[in-house]
Amino acid sequence: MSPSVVSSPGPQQVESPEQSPVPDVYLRSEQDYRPYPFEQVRGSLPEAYVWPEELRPTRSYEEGVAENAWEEEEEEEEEEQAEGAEEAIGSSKEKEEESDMMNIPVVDLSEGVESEAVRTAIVTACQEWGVFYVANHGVPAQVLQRAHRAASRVFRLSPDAKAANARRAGSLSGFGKPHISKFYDSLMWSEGFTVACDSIATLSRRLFPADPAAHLYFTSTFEEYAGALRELSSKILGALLLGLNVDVKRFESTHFELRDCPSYFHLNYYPPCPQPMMTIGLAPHTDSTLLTILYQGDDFGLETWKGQWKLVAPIKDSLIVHVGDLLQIISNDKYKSPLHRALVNKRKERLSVVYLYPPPATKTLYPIEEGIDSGSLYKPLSWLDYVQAKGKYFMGAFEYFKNK
Ligand SMILES: O=C(O)CCC(=O)C(=O)O
Repeated sequence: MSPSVVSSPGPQQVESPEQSPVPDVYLRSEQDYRPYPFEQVRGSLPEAYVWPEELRPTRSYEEGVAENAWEEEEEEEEEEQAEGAEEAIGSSKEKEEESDMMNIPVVDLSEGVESEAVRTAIVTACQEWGVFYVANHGVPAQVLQRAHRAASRVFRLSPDAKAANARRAGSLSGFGKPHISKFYDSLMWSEGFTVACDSIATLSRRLFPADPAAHLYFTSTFEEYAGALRELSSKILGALLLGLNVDVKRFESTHFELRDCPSYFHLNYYPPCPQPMMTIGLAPHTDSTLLTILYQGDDFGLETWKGQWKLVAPIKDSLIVHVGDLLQIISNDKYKSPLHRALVNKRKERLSVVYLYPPPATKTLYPIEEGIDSGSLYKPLSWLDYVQAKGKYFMGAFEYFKNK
């Protein structure tokens, strides 16, 4: 388990097993998936979406946008409407006032990862937080906005179209419940759609069989975005390897080419929710990747765990980088894979577009020697081994691969 999350709230811990064969539960069939008609819910939440108190959003934020955002009193609602306030967690004015709430580091990439100062900032952020913003990252703002629009279009498909594109056995792509659902008793107020970057066009054609314009828009946007993020992820990973005194070329010859990693987009849709303080959009989890790059648009919702839940305020056109579990493992715990979750809004939908950058599926990985000063903490493993163990033991997967 990640040292940074030892006393954090989360799911029940699943004991690491003694016996080893791990069934393929992570890539399970989602044939039971039925899109939930969120828009029909008015007033109270269905019981299944009401979370136990200890896992609900906290009201411990500093005064400001979070309090305003989740305020449920009617007078406040009326006041907001009268003032024409934005129907969102944060209007742009609130966000400006609250910009110091954003207390994850921001790394400006304008000088490139060739700059030692930039590399140091990335390394420090990954050691201390495991999550940081990148600004001036080279992905055009237009591409980000188009990706957000294309994602929104996907979730406006009919329930039948969504069910027809549900995840199939053995595939990560398609609509489905969050993979972590089975570790929590309550349901999450969200929908997800995953697409492998090497099958964007195929998936898109299935999504929009009778709408060539939507198909073209989705395909061209996500293919361009995937290319830009592959470049960005490999640069950031390269900087992090250098931070472990690892020669990148040597790493590539003994492990894998940084640009050859598979990649996926995971789109999250959080519909407006009548009782956002009672539920969770996406429950606490860490990512089973090397790196994850998240675009949350202009809306609040992402929280990261740092001794308490911290709301990550949006920064226009910036991207959020998360260290994933596999990077924590190969760095021998030098870089931290942070626990995070997503909250929901009362009146406005929220979308996040998440790029997943794991290592090649069956390549054996182990903590890299140069980064090790006190013995390897983990046994050799592949990404496939890891996701299968995570699908079974969730946060216990770190323990499962620990050298005892
Ligand atoms: O929507 C968000 O802000 C969080 C998304 C996330 O953590 C995920 O997809 O793994």
